[in-house]
This record gives sequence, structure tokens and C-alpha cells, in this order.
Amino acid sequence: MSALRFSDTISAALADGVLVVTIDNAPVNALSADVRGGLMATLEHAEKDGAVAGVVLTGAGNSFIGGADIKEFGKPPVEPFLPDVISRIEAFPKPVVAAINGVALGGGLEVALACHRRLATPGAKLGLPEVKLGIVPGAGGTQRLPRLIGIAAAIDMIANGRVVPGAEALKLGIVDRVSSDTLLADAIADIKTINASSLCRTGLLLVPSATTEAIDRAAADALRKARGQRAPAEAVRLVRLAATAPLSEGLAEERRTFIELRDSDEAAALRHVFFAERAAGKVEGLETVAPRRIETIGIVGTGLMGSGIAVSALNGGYRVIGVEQTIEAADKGRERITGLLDKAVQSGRLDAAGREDRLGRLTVTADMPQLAQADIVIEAVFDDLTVKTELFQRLDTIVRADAILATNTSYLDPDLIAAATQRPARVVGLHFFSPAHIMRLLEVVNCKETAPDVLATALALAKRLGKLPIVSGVTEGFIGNSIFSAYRREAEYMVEDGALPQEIDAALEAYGFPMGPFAVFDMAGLEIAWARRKRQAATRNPSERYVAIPDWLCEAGRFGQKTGRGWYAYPDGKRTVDPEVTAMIEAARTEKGIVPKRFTADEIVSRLLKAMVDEGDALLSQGIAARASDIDLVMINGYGFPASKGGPMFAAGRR
Ligand code: 3H9
Repeated sequence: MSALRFSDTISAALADGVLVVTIDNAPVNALSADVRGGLMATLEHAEKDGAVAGVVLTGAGNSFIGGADIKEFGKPPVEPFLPDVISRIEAFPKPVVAAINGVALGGGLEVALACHRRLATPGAKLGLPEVKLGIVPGAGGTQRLPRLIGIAAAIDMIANGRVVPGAEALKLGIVDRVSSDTLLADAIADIKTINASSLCRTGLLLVPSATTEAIDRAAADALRKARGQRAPAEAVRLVRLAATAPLSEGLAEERRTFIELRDSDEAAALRHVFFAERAAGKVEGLETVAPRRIETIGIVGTGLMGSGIAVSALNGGYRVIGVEQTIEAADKGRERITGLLDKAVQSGRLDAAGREDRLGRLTVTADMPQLAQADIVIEAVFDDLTVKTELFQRLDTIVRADAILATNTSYLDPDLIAAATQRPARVVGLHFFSPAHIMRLLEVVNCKETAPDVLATALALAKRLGKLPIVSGVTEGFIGNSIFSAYRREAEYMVEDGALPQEIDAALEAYGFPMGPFAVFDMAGLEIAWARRKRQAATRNPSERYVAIPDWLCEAGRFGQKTGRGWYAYPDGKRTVDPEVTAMIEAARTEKGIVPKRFTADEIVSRLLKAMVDEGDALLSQGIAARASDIDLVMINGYGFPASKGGPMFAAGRR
């Protein structure tokens, strides 16, 4: 093979009359201007060179092509544009075969769709996930994919951003052949079998016929999940268009929609979230610290939180030892964990073999000394300082000297828990969110004495559990609950100042939260915060503004949804405005001599955003949060802040 280079990122070699072109643009071979230019130059060369019978496109490393270069969005466009590169591939007079050796996403799959034949490894991942970035495919995906797999299946993939492995791609008809160890050789051999005078050009294929029911069902399903976001709805419209409009018209409409959405606030916010997620969990100075090996995870407490953590750990492939105080409680804990696995089987997320495999790695016992085998023990017991410090002192005598102790506390000071042990450097906070097997967010609390290798281990563990780890310093409530408290406080101030709970909830729900704050308080229950306020009453600063309405609600037995009454009433479970609460609010205003003012929805949102941002700024200046984007991710993934607004810090910056 003689090597040729067409740009910094594109090289090629002639093998047996076939030009094998490698895209090498680490980390994911994104379609930067250099890649696009290099591909054009390669095609130019391949067309002219009589020694080239056909072209095989493949990627260096583990990726085929990860998509358009997202970093280029928002900058002036540079030629050649991707749709032009793709049209050139589709119209190419010699066979072009895609050898898909890893991820083929977004523009990466669009390149492959324009090739005349596609081979993929079984582990390759193919998809058009653009809607997750608030956009639609912009280089033919909505027009070519339906021509290969039909309208309904294309809606399912594009409007949901669903990514499929190589084997499923074969079944769907996206690829022609799955090939593992001999991918390149197979692709080269295939070129020889293709008749250059009858190349299969995807854009010229007729869209397979389908029943309207199947199409409508796929569309309705995707739109329900999209909850009002624009990109999935536009994706559905564009895929439907493929059935009725000629290719050129479909492509033009797709491109127009892509550009409009790419420049929208929603897409900017989702791009921010994408890069925020990649930055999260990166800690300066920790790059060279190796995480310790974890095989066995101990979990003390197998209630709601502990059983969720156990399922998450089993899903991550770990051995799990759950510990309870009595044999009866251990039996209940095992039942709870088994119940969660059963639910996963019923919903199709897990198969029977997977369930058996997980149960084979699970022990639930009342015999705490079994935790001597654990590499890390996570406590998920009642959130009380005495209970937790006594437990940690006991664990300290049981677990190996190098084992890590992790607390799942949400409000207590983990430094105090760590100080009660002989191993404060091996203590870390792991604040899971409930239900712990579902929620992605995990606050990793870097305590005063936590050793770097312990923090690195906690982050590696979080990754293997499929979580989004955000490092927080120690402060009451860590990042999430600190901001949520500020949000709660401001929402209560606003109620005293003149806005009713239902007005505040409506404004936040229109903004994109699944539920407004008062509906959330009622769902979570009002009594825990009440108990905390009573504990703090003696030390509260008397000059600080204090809203008594939540105390009055609790004194009236209104603890939220569980008692059928809270900020709202819940006759038949339905959230309803309760005149009794409105009267309480009016009484509170009168008592303080407040003349209520009216708030617009925008004023409500602005004031709550400002409260969150002020608290966020304080956390940044105290070094509790490392970066503003971490705060955004916590609020999006733990507290329902709409991802399409990018999180409070980003949203406030855009306003
Ligand atoms: C598109 O294609 C539009 C077209 O339809 C139309 C165009 C006209 N660009 O996630 P990782 C970086 S839209 C730039 O940790 P993994 C990422 O920031 C695009 N950079 O790795 C990170 O950088 P750093 C459609 C990108 O192995 C590094 O790569 N495509 C891009 O867990 C590693 O990322 C998508 O939506 C990109 N496209 O997962 C795919 N992708 O190291 C988006 C990644 O500096 N990407 N980076 O932090 C992904 O889903 C995952 O990154 C992937 C790898 C599965 C590829």
C-alpha cells in the first residue's frame, strides 16, 4: 500500500485497486472543515485516477465519524459544506463503501447513508441523535434514512435520537452487512462485486410503503416524549416529507430547518449541556491519580434509597453486600431489590438472564462483619448525625484499612462523620438522588480530608454506574439543595409579596419545569423541612426574613400530597387550588403589612432565576462548585430545570 495524504485528517492508501480512506480526527473523527475539505480532495483524486476502482471510507481508532463538529456551530460556516460532500459521494461514478468501525452518528451516519454500500461491526453505534442538541439532521438524514428503513422506523430513530448497534442496523436495513474482525477486507472485497453502472444511490430509492397507522403511532409516540420541544416535531415533519416530496425539495427544506434550529436559543442551551457533561467530573490535578479497583460494594440500609443504589451497583457489574439490622429487614431489603429488577424485566429493560446474573452477585444480610470483603461501603441509613457517626465508627472497625466509606447524606456535614473515624482521608460523600437506580445525577462530595485517590475512585465508580458525577465541596445541602433552598426561599417570599402558588407554578411550568415549586413541595412532603426549621429556630438570625406560611400549613396537618392537602388540596388526587390556603396567605401578608403586588410570569421566572444564580455565584466563590456549568447540570438532572434552557447559570447569562 502506498500512503497518500489529502489533509491533516484524511489519509488514504491503495489496496488491491481500492482507495481505503481513513478519517483521523481525534477524539471522535468529527466532520471538521479539514475533514470535509480532505474528503472532497480525496474524491477528486479517486475520480481522476484510473487505478482506483472504488473507495472505502473508514475511521481511525474506535469511531467511524462522531458527527458534525459541534464546536463549529455558532461560528461562520466554512466550505465545503457537508451536504455538498455527501451529494458528491452519492453521485460518485465509482463505488463508495462505508466500513463503519465504531460510532456513526449525526453527520457521520449521513455520510454513510450516501455511500453505495454499508458494512458495520456488530458493536458499531448508528444514529441521528441531533434532536438531543435541539436540531434536526442537516445533511440528508431525514430524507435518506426513510428511503432505507421506511417512514415509521425513521421517525422512531430520528425524532427520539435513538442510536442502534450494528446488528439492529442490519435488521432495520441501514447496513447491508455486519462484519467484525475482517471489516476492511470485506469492504474491499465488496467493491469488486459492485457493478459501477448500477450503483445503489440511496437518495434515488423509493420510500417503502407503510400503513398510516404505523406512521401516526411512531409520530405520536415521539411527540409525547418530546414534551413540546421543537426539534423532534420538526424531525417528524421532515421524515414525513420524504414520502411526498422529491429528494431535492426534501433536502432543501431539511437544510432550512436545520439552520433555523441550529441558531435557536434551545440548541445553544443543549450544546452548552453537551459540553458541560463532558467537563463534569474533571478535577484539576486528578488526571494523573489512578482510581482504586472496586469489585465489591457494601450498602448499609436497603430501604428506598439503599435498594436503588444496590440495583445501580448490580447494573454496573459489581458484587453487592446489603446490610440490615435484622434478618427480617434483610429479607425485606432483598425483596425490594428483587422487585426493582423484576420491574426492569417487565418493562423490557432487562432480560431474565440479566436478572439472574444480578441476583447471583447480591447478598443481603444482617451480619455486618461481612462488609470486611467490601472495597467501598455506602451508607443509606436515616439522615441523623448520631446514627451516621455511630455507624461509621462501627464500620471503621470492620472494613479493610484501605476500604472507602461513603455517606449518602443530603444535609449533614460529612466532615463531622469522617472525623468520627480513624480514616477521614478514606471518607467521601456520594449523594444519590431518588430513585437511585434511575436518576443520573450523583453529587460526589469532596470532604476536607478526602484523599485524591479516594475522590478519583468515587468518580470512576460513578462513571461505571452510568451516573453523571458532579463534585461538590462541603456546605449544607451541597450544590443542589443549596440552590434549591434559595429557590424555595424566594418562591415563598414571592407568595408573601403577592404571587399565588398556582401563579408561580404555572409560570415555571410554562418555562419548562415538569412541575412548579409548590407542586414539588407537596409531592416531596412538607414535614421534613418543617422539622429542620424547628431545629434551626433557636439559631436563626432574627433579622432575616422568615415566611411562616409553610409552618402554618404543617400545623394544620397539611403535609402535602400524602395527607391529601398541602399548598394545594388533592381531591381524587388532582391538584386543586384551596381557598383555605389563599386565606392563610392573605393573613400572612396582613400580619406583616405587605400590600400585595401583581407579578407577570416573566417577573416570576426572572426573580427565581436570580435567586438561583446568586446562590450559584456564592457556591463558586466559596469553591463549593468548580464551574458554573456543574451547577446547571445539577439543577437539570436533579431538580427538573429544563435542559432546553441550559440550566440557571446559562439561562441567566442569555437573558
Ligand atoms: C450533526 O452531526 C449535524 C449534522 O446532521 C448536520 C451537519 C451539517 N463534535 O462523549 P465523550 C468530543 S450534530 C465535537 O466524552 P465517549 C467531546 O466534547 C452532531 N466534539 O466520549 C469530548 O471532548 P473532550 C451529531 C465532539 O466515548 C470528546 O469528544 N453527533 C463531538 O463517551 C469525547 O467525548 C452527536 O450528537 C462532536 N460531534 O462518547 C454525537 N462528539 O475530551 C455527540 C464528541 O475535550 N457525541 N466530541 O471533553 C457523542 O454522543 C459522544 O461524544 C460519542 C463518544 C458517543 C461520540
